[in-house]
Amino acid sequence: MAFAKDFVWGAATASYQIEGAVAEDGRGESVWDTYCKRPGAIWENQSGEVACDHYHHWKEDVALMRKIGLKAYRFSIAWPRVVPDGVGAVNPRGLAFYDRLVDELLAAGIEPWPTLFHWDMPQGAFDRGGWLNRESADWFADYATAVVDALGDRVRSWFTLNEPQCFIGFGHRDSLQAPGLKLSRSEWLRAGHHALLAHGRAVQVIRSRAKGPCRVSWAPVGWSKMPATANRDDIDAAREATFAVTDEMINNAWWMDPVYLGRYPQDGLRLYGADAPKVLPGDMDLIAQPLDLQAFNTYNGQLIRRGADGRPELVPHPTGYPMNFFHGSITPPCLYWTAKFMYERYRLPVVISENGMSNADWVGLDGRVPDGPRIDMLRRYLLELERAADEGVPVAGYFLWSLMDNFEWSHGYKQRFGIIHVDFVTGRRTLKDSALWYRDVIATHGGKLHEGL
Ligand code: IFM
Repeated sequence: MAFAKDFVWGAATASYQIEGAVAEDGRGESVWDTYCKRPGAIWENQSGEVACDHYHHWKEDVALMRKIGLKAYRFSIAWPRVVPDGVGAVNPRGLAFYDRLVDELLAAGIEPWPTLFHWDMPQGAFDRGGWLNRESADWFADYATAVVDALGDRVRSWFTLNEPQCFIGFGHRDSLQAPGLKLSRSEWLRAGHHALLAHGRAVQVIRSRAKGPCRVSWAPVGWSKMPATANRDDIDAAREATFAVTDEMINNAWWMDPVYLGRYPQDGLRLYGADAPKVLPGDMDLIAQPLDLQAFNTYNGQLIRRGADGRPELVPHPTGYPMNFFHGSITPPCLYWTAKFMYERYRLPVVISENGMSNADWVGLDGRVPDGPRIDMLRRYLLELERAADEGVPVAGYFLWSLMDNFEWSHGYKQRFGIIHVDFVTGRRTLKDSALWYRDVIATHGGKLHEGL
């Protein structure tokens, strides 16, 4: 068996991480523009001001996607380009950029999969209270309406929010990302609830205004827990841990259960107690709008076994385990287990909306970028995803993070996740060996993964 015939081979990026051109064509400021000006907030005080300058290189970038043979491209739309102040007037020049991009993608035979929100909230919306203000869901719906009205005649596949665990947790609780807040537990939980309402509103907008049937999803983090052994008890413990709300933010069920099951999980409600968000009548129905896919971003997993007290217990990775340049572990079975556990619980076809790794890449004297570790990593992970498909999990697609090296948030340009190398001084793009390898994987519909095995 192999990947489904219509399996979507893709790659992903996000607006603030690649576009640059932050003051062009009427774009407003985002919380990331503001945050990057905080001394010391970003590695070497860098920012997304220029980034990959994709705003000017978009044609070249689509041509490179075509060379790789991508079937789909996941990019995000910058809310501050479309509604510069976050609320109110729509900026047609901002929308026109995505209009051109969508046309170019379609002409290249690449399906556009836009994400409506990948963290760059307009500063104007933040100044009105941001996600803490319940009206943020209305602002987001208005913004989504402008986007869907402009692109919904051609775009058939949509993501709403990217990784609420991160923009709420890291951004509003831990002050590790924009907007750089350290809110109390009740406040960040409230902000999270409003973000979920915004997701629901956006799904309604897409369904009601797009000019044709759509596939709608979102892209939360899929935190992965893998059984430490093949024992049934450890597998059950890993499944329990996958959906337990024990840590306050790094979890799946608090965010996913409302969206797929229409309720917050009981253990989370017990844990948060009086800090849990106030749920008004109709909220959960709005949040639980039917979706077509369950997408999630997974990079690595933790090992779990059944502890002596009967509870899931963390098992350290073996000494000397492989790591990427971000110091994250390389754990291929995380895709297999997370796809399996998520499908068991939520029963929707699975899409990996992000997966990949940071590597220490540069252009060699021969002009090549020999990123062998990335190729090996991707191969191992994709084989595990295929194993899940072989065992009956409907796996609909895979988006490699990332199409190109880009601005890795607080880590600036230190972390290179791309399969296209970007020289941030000259703007020059170079296909890494992994891009050529991924091209062959796509062309052989995964056959290349098995070469020599
Ligand atoms: O670059 C990020 C992306 O914006 C969100 N998911 C994780 C990626 C790698 O850290």
